[in-house]
Amino acid sequence: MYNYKINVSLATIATASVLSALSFSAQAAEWRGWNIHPEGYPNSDALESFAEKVAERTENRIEPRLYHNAVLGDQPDAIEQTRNGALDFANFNMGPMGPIVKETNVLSLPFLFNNREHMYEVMDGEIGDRFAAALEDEGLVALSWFESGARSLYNTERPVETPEDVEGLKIRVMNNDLYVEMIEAMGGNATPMSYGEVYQSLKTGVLDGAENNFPSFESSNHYEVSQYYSLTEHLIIPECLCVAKSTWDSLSEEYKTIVEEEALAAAELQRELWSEGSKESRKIVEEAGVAINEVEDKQVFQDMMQPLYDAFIEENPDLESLITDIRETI
Ligand code: GTR
Repeated sequence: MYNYKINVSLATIATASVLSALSFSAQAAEWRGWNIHPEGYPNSDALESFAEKVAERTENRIEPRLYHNAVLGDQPDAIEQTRNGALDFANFNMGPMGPIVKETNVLSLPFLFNNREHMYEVMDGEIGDRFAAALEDEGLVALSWFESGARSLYNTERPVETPEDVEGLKIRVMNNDLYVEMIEAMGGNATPMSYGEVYQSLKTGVLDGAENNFPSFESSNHYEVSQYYSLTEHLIIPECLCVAKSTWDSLSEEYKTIVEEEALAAAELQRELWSEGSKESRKIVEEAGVAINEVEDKQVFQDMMQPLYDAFIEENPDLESLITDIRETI
C-alpha cells in the first residue's frame, strides 16, 4: 500500500540534505593566498597561523590556502589579481602598491619614519586607517599591518659609506618610480626588477646590488652573491595583510569579525617573529662572510632626498599634509 507519510518524510530528508549540501558548498570557500616569501620566513609563519585559525574558527567554511615563493605571480601582478578577486588574500609590501594606490607612495619616501616604533605608531593609528581607506577604494581590504624592518643597500663591489660609493652601481629596486629616483639621487643606476630575478642577476653581474632587510637578504640567498651589506636603512616600509574586497564583501558579519581578529593576531605574531628572525638572519649572513658596515653619516644620504620630496609634493600637493602628519606623530 502506498504510504504517503513515509514518502513525504523521505522526500523531506532528501530535500533537506540536498539543501544542506548546497548551502555547504555555497559557504565553504577555498581562499587562494599569495605570499612572496618561503616557508619559515616570519611573514609566512604568521600567514600560516592566520590560515589555520580562520579555518578552525569557521569550521572549515573558509579554507585559506597559502601559496609561498610567489608561485602565483610576482608582486605587482598579485596585487592586480587580488584587486580583481582572482586571489583572496595576500601579504603585500606598500612599495609596489604605490603605482596603484597613490596615497601609499608616501610610505615609500626615503627616511620618512625615524624607526620601527614610529612606523607602528603611525600605521596602528588613525593615519593607518586613512591608508586602509585608500586601499579599499582600489579593491583591497587591509586588515592589519606587518613590519618589514629597514631596507639597506648591498652590493658585490664595496662597502657603501658615503654616496660616492654608490656611484655607478647598478642597483635593483622594486617596481616604483620613486625608488628609481632615490637610487639615482644617490648616484647609482636603478633597475626595477621582480624579486625572483635578482639572485641570478647579481650572480651574472647584470646587477651590482640591491636593497632589502636582513630576513629577505638571507632567505633569498642574495647574500651568497653579494658580499657587502651597508646599513643605510633608507626605507622602512609597512606591509599589509590584505583581503580582496569582493571576498570580504561576501562574508557575514560574524565571519568578518573572525577574519579581522585573526589578521590582527597574525600581525602581532609577525612582529614578534620579525625581531628574532632579523637577528638570526643577520647572524647567518655574517657567518657566511658578508661584511656589514654602519653608515656613520646617514644625514648626507637623507639630505640628498630633498629634491625627491620636493618633486613628490609638487606632483601630489594633496599628500603634503599626510607627510606632515606622519612626521609629527611621535
Ligand atoms: C621584501 C618584501 C617583499 C618584497 C621584497 C622585494 O622585503 O617583504 O614583499 O617587496 O622585499 O624587494 O621585492
